[in-house]
Amino acid sequence: MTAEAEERLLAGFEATIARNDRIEPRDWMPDAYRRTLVRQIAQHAHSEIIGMQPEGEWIGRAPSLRRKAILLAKVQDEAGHGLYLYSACETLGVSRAELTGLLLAGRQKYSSIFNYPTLSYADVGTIGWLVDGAAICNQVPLCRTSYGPYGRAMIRICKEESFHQRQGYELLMTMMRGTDAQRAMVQESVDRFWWPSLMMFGPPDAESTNSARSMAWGVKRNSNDELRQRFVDMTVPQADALGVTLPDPDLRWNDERGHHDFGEPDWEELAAVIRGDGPCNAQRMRHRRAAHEDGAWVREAASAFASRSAGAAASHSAEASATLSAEAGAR
Ligand code: BYC
Repeated sequence: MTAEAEERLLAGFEATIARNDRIEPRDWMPDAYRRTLVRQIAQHAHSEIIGMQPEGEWIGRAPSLRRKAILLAKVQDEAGHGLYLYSACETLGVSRAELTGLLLAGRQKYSSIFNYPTLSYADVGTIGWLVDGAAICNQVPLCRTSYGPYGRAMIRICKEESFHQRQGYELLMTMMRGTDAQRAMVQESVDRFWWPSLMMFGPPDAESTNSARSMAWGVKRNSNDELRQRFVDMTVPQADALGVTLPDPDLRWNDERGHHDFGEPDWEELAAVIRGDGPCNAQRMRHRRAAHEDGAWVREAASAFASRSAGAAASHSAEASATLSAEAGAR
């Protein structure tokens, strides 16, 4: 391609971004835009799949049939989110098998939050309330991301995430209306998950290496710190209504700013978890690898079935066109 033709394509791409229109899979896009999308969407997909583990551990120990049915459905939804996102990523020319290979080789990331343990049933409620709550803050703006398939996947994911958030809140509210031991269990869980939930939004803006570029391309619509602030402002009144204390002595309303002030998360802890040194990184990856190996026979059987069906469809369509030609010849 000539430099002039490439410049014309780039100008067309930039004009689409400037109009806030969507870029679609068959549109021309700069390689760096494609790479950024693959990185973010794959990381997001992996997070949904690895994110099934911490809550999944409690399916067999749910305290009632109702709680078990709710949790089972929720964890199953996360699998569905992973699949929508892998499909969106495949429209960029990379297969789900390649992406899984990159995750298992430690070359792609997943969200830091899933490297913390779930120690009590209250954690199921806290993950719904805080983790899904943070996910909603982060993901609602992604419904307007500049890449069409990602934005459309996010619309459906966000609808389901808001149910997840409400089921977590409802579980915690039920426990808070229960015994002193149940209330203590909720508070202990919130104490453990508060800071890691704030870290889900990523490093502070000044240290966010990808934000400026991703925002200029409309991949991200808000900065990490903006979304973190939105999450704190949204969550404080919910904590009051629940009757739990958020474990931050610096948390208070600032009239001048019209927002809550809050303390600084431990950024070294976030860096360590992202590096692979969090409390459960090794366990999560071990489990994911084992699940992948255990599923090999299912992938093999599904591929054999798909190629047999494709073969049957091809011979059926060859037969149909032979019949049509014979009929045309007879006429
Ligand atoms: N954890 O330049 P930055 C869910 C990495 S699943 C791990 O700010 P960016 C759910 C970052 O990737 C929710 N890594 O990056 C599922 C970058 O490294 P690379 C998952 C993190 O991309 C089941 C480096 O640090 N949500 O809701 O501009 C059950 C510098 O960061 C993290 C998504 O994936 C982290 N927390 O912004 C329940 C949302 N933070 O890639 C719930 C989509 C940063 O350059 N993703 N890093 O090697 C995003 O919105 C953005 O990618 C992020 C990071 C805000 C996460």
